[in-house]
Amino acid sequence: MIKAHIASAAAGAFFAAAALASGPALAQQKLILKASDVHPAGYPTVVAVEDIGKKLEKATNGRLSVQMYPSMQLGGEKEAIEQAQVGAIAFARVSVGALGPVVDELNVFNLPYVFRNTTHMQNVIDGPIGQDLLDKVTNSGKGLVGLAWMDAGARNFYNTKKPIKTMADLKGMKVRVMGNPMFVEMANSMGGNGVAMGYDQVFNALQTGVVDGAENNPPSFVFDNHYQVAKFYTIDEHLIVPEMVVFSKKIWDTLSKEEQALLVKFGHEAQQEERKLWEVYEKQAMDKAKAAGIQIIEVSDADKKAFQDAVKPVWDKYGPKHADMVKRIQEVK
Ligand code: GTR
Repeated sequence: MIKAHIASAAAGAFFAAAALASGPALAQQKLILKASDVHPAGYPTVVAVEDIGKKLEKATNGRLSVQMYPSMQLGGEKEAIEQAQVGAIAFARVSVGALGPVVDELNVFNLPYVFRNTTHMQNVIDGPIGQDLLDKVTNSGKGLVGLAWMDAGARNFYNTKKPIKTMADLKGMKVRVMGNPMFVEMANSMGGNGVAMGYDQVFNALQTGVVDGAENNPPSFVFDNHYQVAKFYTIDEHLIVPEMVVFSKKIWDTLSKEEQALLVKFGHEAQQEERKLWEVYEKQAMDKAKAAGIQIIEVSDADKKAFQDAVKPVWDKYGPKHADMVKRIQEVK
């Protein structure tokens, strides 16, 4: 009697589990999609991904939602990419600088001065090239779906030692760059010593003198607090590197076609929303840097040209394999 009772309870549990795994029941299950960003709450990329979550929640009657983990709570960008690959998180918002070593085709955007200016970059990511590269990520077999692009303006050098006015001032400086050999070689070709390091370590490295400087856009420099230790910011715009929101393929495959379509739609919208937020944030960052007494150095066109000429070895080494794509990029107005 007791035995029979246990057996029927076990069978009941089995059927309950089977019912849960079936289509309509699965559709009712709530799924919280975790998202990681190295930047703090309020940063344009963080807000844009959170807004994808709000829209998803509404459109799926609460079945899908997003839980954002900002401020490197889940680690740096390398970690975020790996966590998305194994399905531990759903969204990783990362720089193409960090993603290039995983999906090599993206490295074309990591060539210094490949874009004429940020408007050129925006036109490229909004057009067929942008879509092709999102698809390259999705079809790379690396466990990621390329969902959307994000703007990150132009990157500039900053340091704790002295104003960098010309390339000669970079000589011998230990400069943190993103974890990608292309950037180490870029910094070296300009006369510095490139040190590849995760973003999660930069503030500490600047503070302790492990590096003399780093390079980044104004919002990262200011809102991630690097400006508290590095007092010299040189507007040289050596890199314009867009960012991507990638989604875990493992989690993607558990979603319905309709849900996937919603993600694609809201991803596109997030790309435009982030851009507007970015414009405002970039200005706020510069104002905050000025108010904090940061010395901002404008580089003359002639000196910019010297930086540009110096990176020829990077192009010689990495340019040829991306030649077709570089040509397509250059043709974009
Ligand atoms: C920022 C970017 C981050 C991260 C960081 C870095 O501009 O938004 O995704 O890549 O740069 O330098 O590592």
